[in-house]
Amino acid sequence: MKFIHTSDVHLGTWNAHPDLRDFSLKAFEQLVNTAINRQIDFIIIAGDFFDTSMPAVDIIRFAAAQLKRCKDAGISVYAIAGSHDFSPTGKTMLSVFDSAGLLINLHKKLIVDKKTQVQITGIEGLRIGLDKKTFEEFDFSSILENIDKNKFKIFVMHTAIREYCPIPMMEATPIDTIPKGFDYYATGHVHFIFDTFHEGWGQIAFPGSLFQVNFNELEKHDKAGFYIVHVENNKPTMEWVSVQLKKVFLVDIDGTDKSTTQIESEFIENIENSNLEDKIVLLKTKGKLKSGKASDINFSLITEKAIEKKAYCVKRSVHLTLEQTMENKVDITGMKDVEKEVLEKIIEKESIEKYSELIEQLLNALKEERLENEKNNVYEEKIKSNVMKALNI
Ligand SMILES: [Mn+2]
Repeated sequence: MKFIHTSDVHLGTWNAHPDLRDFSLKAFEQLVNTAINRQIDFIIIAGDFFDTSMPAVDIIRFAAAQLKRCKDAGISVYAIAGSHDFSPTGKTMLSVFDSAGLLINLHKKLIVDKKTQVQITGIEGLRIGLDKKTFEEFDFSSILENIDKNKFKIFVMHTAIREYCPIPMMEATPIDTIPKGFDYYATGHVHFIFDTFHEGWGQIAFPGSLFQVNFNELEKHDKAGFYIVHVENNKPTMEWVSVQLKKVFLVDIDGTDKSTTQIESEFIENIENSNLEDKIVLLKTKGKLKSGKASDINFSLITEKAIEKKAYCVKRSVHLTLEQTMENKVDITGMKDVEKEVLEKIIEKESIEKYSELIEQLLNALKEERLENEKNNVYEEKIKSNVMKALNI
């Protein structure tokens, strides 16, 4: 018996980036192709199948078509909502697919897979650590007493586990509050690839996101994909399947004590001497500038040079500050400077420095404009989702 464990598919992510907005879809299509070609018994999606609780119609249509392919091939799909596709009113898009018979929402239910007799249950992910409370308060006995101990058992969840959480600040559920006695814990939420055997519990696995959902992940996660879990005599063995749609090329320039002209020429030199063909090019620079301001760097020119070298697309992350204080500075020419000045008035300078990356990510998350014809609630969800991503929750 073998099944696929994926999570954090985030269908519809990179919504505001036309060059990357199909990638989450392509990644999921590859997963379904693998499931069919490798004759997988069933698929588990451990939350965040969609990027928002109200995805756009083309995303819903795509998901329906792919889930239908699974159904036609006799592959059941089991899912829970995650922190992104959960809605406080319970109106997750998963319920629509559940009602249509295209997937099964596992939340607080014990399901026996007809083909393999595997027992599967799960708890959906909630926002900002509320899932921790669910684990503390939910009485699992109604599920546990109906379990056949001799058959393979899977627990699906969308939460970080305190003992294995890579980000210290992140809300996480202590392992003690997660019910014991399952053979496999299919988790999601932490966009981090990791698997281990935890004595007294069982095999725990985090597949990470199916495709990198932001600049930071493109930069730091050199792989994305999913697990095929092979089960023999109730023992799981992990097989990793990589999904790589494009290679990533990072140009990281330390901006410390440099002028913006210097930074610009270093970017160009690097680009001219590298093979960028069909790659996602990441331009990154941070540090305290000697002179100038970030907006002096001609990123359109740098991007043009990269496209001339056949780069697939160019994304950038710029965190440059000036040594001098705002009191001495009179020429506020860019929006960034205004934002910075306002921030300096309301919080201490040390905090701004410490959190400059987070602040910029939050500002970026909030500044996305409403598209023409975009409904208010869809736009609201998009902004919420951007903020969640920036805060890594
Ligand atoms: Mn996620």
